[in-house]
Amino acid sequence: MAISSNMKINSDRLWDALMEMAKIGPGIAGGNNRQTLTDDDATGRALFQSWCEEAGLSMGLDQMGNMFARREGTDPDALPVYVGSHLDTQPTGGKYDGVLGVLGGLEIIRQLNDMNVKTKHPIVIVNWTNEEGTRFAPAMVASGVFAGVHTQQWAYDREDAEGLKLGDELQRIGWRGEEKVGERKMKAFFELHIEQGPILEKENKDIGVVTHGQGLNWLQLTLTGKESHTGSTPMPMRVNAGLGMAKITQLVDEIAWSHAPNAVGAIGQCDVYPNSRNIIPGKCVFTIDFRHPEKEIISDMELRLREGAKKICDEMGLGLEIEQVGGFDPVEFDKECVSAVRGAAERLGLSHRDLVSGAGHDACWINRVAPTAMVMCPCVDGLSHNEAEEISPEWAAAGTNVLFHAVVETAQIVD
Ligand code: HGY
Ligand code: MN
Ligand code: MN
Repeated sequence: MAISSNMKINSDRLWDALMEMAKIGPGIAGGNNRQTLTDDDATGRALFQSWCEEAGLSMGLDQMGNMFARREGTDPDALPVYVGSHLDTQPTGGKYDGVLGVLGGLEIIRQLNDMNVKTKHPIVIVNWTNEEGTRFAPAMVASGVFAGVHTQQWAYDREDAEGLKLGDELQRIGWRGEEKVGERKMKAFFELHIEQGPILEKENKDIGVVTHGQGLNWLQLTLTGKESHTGSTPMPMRVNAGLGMAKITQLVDEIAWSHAPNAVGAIGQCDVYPNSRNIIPGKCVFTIDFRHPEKEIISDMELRLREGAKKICDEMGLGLEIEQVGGFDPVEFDKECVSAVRGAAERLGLSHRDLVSGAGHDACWINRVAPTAMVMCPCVDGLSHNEAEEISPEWAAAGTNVLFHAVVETAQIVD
C-alpha cells in the first residue's frame, strides 16, 4: 500500500498529549521546568510509558535511561526505524522543545494503530535522557554515550550545581535500565523539533527540511581575583574577577559579530563568588557558547577568545583557567532521509525550505551511527528556551504529518 497524501495524524489527540505532558513540571510563567533526572522528569517518563503501553508498545530502557518504545514490524529481523527527541526541559523552558518530537512519534503509532496499518520494519519511539545539558553539562549527553562520543562513566560523573552526580540521580529516580547503551542498530532516525529560530515563521514556511546542524563549542572560564571590601579598597588595588568577566563578555560578543551573519556567541551561565553586595568578586565561573555552521570559524572564535581572555586577565592580574565542557562539529544529515522529509512535505502540499539547525539536537550525535534527518516546524517569534515558547496546533500537525510520512515510507507499509 503506497502512502497517500490523505494519511494524516489526529492533530487534536497530538495537541491534547502535548498539553497533558505540559502539566508535569510546570514553570512559573506558562512553560515548563521539568529538568532532567528530577522527580518531575520521572513523572513525565511514567506518563509517556503509560501511553506507550496503551498503544501496545514494548518499552526498552538502557543504562543511560534512554527509553525505547517499540511497535513490531512484520519482519522482526528488519532494522527498526527510530523516531524521537527528549522530554527534559530547560529551567525556564517551553512546552514543545523536545516534547513535540517524542509525542509526535507517539501520535504516529496511535494513528497507525487506528488505521490498522502494518510496516515491514519495526518503529521505535525514543526519549533521550538529558538533551538540554542545563542541570548536567553537556547537552545531548545520553545520545552522545549512545553514539560512542562519551564514556558512560564520564556521563555518570557529571555533577549538577549541588554536587549530585548524573548516574546517582538516574538511579534515584528509578530510570536506570539494564540494557547496554549503544548496541541498538537503526535503519534510520528521524527527529521532529520546533525551529527555535525565526526563519520559518518569517518566510511563512510550514516545514524546515533540516540538511545540516551547526557546530557548538562550550568553554568554561574560571577567573580568580581577590575578594576585598567594595568600600575601602582603592580602585588601583582591586583585582576584580567580575570586571574581568564583563570585559570577556564584551569580547565574546565582538568575536561573534566579527563572523556575522552566521556566528553566534553568548555567556548563558555564570557564578560570581562570594556574590556578596559589598565584596569585590574574587572568582567568576562562566560558560561561553559559540556556534557556527563551519568548523573552521568555530576554531577561530575559540582561538581569539583564548588570546583575548589571556590578555585581559594578564593586564588585570587575574588567574585564568579555560576548560572545554561541551561541543560538536557541524553535521550534514543523511541525504536519503532528508529526501524522505522533503518528499513528504511536497506530497502533503506543505510549504517548506531547507534549513541549518541553529540549536543542537540528539539527532546531531545519532547521525554518527545511523542515517538521520530532522523535520522542523515554526515557533512564534522564533522564541525558545523561554516559557513563552509557542507553536500553533496547525504547525504541530504539519510537522508531525511530515514525520509520519517520512517514518512510514522508510519503515515500508505492508499490504
Ligand atoms: O543547546 C542546544 O542547542 C540544545 O537546546 N540543547
Ligand atoms: Mn530540544
Ligand atoms: Mn532545548
